[in-house]
Amino acid sequence: MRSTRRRGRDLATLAALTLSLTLALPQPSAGAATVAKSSGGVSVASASAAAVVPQPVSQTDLTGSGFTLTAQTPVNVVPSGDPDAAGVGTYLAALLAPATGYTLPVTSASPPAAQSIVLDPNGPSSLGAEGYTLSSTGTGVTVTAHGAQGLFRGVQTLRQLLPAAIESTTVKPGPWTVAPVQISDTPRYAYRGVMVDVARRYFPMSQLKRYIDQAAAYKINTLHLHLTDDQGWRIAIGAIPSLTTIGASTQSGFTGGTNWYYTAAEYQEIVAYAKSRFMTVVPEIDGPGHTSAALASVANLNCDNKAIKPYSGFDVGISLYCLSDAQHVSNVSGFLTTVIDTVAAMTPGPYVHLGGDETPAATPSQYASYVSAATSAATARGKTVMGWHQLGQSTIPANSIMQWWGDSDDRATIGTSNETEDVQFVRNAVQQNAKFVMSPSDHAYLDMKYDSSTPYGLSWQGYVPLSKAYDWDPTTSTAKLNGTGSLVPADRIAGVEAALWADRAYSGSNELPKSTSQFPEPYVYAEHMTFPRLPAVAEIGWSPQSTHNYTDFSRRLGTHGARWTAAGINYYAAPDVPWTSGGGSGGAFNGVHTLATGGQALEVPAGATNGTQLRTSALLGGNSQKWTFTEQSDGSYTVANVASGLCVDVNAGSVSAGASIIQWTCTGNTNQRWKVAAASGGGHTLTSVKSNLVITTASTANGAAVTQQPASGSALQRWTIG
Ligand code: TNX
Repeated sequence: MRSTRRRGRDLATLAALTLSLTLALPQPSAGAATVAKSSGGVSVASASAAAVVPQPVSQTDLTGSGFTLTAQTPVNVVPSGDPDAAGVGTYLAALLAPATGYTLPVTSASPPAAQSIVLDPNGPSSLGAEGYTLSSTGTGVTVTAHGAQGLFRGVQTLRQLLPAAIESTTVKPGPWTVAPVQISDTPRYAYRGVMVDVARRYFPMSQLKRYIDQAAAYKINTLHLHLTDDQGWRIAIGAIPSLTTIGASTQSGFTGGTNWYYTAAEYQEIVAYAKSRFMTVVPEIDGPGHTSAALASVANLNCDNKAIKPYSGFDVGISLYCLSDAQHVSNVSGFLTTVIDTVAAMTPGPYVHLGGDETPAATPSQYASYVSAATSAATARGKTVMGWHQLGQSTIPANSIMQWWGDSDDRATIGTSNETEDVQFVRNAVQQNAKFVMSPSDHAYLDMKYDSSTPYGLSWQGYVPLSKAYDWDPTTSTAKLNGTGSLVPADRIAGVEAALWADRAYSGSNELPKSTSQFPEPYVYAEHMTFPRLPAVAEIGWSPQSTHNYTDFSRRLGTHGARWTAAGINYYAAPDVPWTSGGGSGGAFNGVHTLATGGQALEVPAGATNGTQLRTSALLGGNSQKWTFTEQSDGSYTVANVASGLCVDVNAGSVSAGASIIQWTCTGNTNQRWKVAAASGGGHTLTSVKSNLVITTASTANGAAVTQQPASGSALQRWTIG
């Protein structure tokens, strides 16, 4: 793995590189036939099985027509005295409003009326904080939990029982029928996180909230914010304004920013937003390495008491607080106390993450003095310490949580005479009674490329295709390769976390960027790298190991692409997933989308006029790359550019292979109508109603020309509708 002293990729080349379930199952309602049987708590999928991700502990699909929502269907929250439970009802009604156009009444009748969606927080305590049961029949839907949090998790399942178009941001025709099913569910692990590296790439508030919503849909309950690093300091600390005036002025690849940070009010807004999605925020203040932004902002953290220049590059392992004499240890300690006090006071959750990774130049005693200063500041505020597993080399408070980011190379050395230091740090942490969150970097790092065609990210861990993101088990993450001898006992595993680093959040990331124009909006990067891999990690964190089966996972996940399309999520259509389209609700693609293949987006070139040929260039998500799909009476779509308002058109209505695809005044003629179909290799083809030829780009080079060609299955004709 990439540890400081023994690292899979060296720093110089980087720059050149370019439960077994005891819940009672609700009985199927009278007359309902069971089409998929539960066996040993594992559901057996049928072709029509409700495709829930993460897989519930127990699911029985029923026959019958299911429950169809009307504009009057009450969302009835059974009274419990818990205002958060009522909030889940309001949340559900708001979630269903855009696509249905309904303003469902949120009621609190006891007993509830028939034909309602019933949310009952008064279930037995055996359900635990997050468990729930869900019963959906022709007469209504009931979600039962022991408190608001379990209701919220159950509501995420309910939403997946509706047609894909329910995720649309504009009104769709419906019908809105909830698949008939009985579910009993509870998570495998209490901690299921995702980390966002807002330090290397600043995510504006709206994009961070969007990401929170996307993660919550897969029952992720922890948002770890990597708030500080070499390339930026993103959290306002009132007593040290230079941290934001100077420390927040850079990102990886950017200089000169004035507001690339979260004010105290904004941070609290994020914490509150996450809480409304039953997600805990873990703030990370990284150190003693990854500290250039602090070293640029506060002079006396440096041994020569001179602030360094703000850093906007792409390297790691380049910085260290000065910890080589008593005066500087005291400076660092005072600084950390101010910072951690401020952050802890704004953070209602139990954790503060103290980093600890990649400190090439620290001596053991310097490292220990950082850990001592940082952990005492955190514990003085009543916070539980989290840290990357390296933190475990030093003395840490009992019940600290270490985050394992090692890999199979480390596991291969367990029990040999050359155990890696990472393995030894884990042993040391376990001896101190630490718990662990598993983020194995060869499976759970969302910044790793899927394959060689991925435009963004790194590959120091090799590629991480969807199958690899799914194919691991926390109980063997720190075991020998044969799965035995886990360093971390099973009962010390708190859970899992996927990590979205943002060192290389730009197109063409095998090389250093030449221009900031290679950087898409953060959400474009985030969604491409996150979907479909975060659902894989979410399933590992939630579902019993006994349900683990990639074939079944990819079948279920394949129906989620249409949900993401409806929601406008820029996902990667991994080629080995059987993606299905719309779900029969019609007009599934109506709305604004990007169309991308290999990270290259269909666009109208700058300066184009009526008749200009379309091309593909790096996906950046501007209006020239956005297209409004409108379903026509024949089920095909017209596709109009958001910037120009002109329509995708086969030049002169040609039926010949090779004819150019241009933009032209919208006419509705058949040479401007496109049939959208899921392609077997992933993505969708757009076939001309006039010529029956498909929209094809010449290559993945920037500026490649777009023509119509016979369908060949080539990736150059399979578009991700983002
Ligand atoms: C390692 S994993 C890092 C980060 C980088 C990431 C890139 C860890 C604790 N540190 O600084 O962003 O690799 O993949």
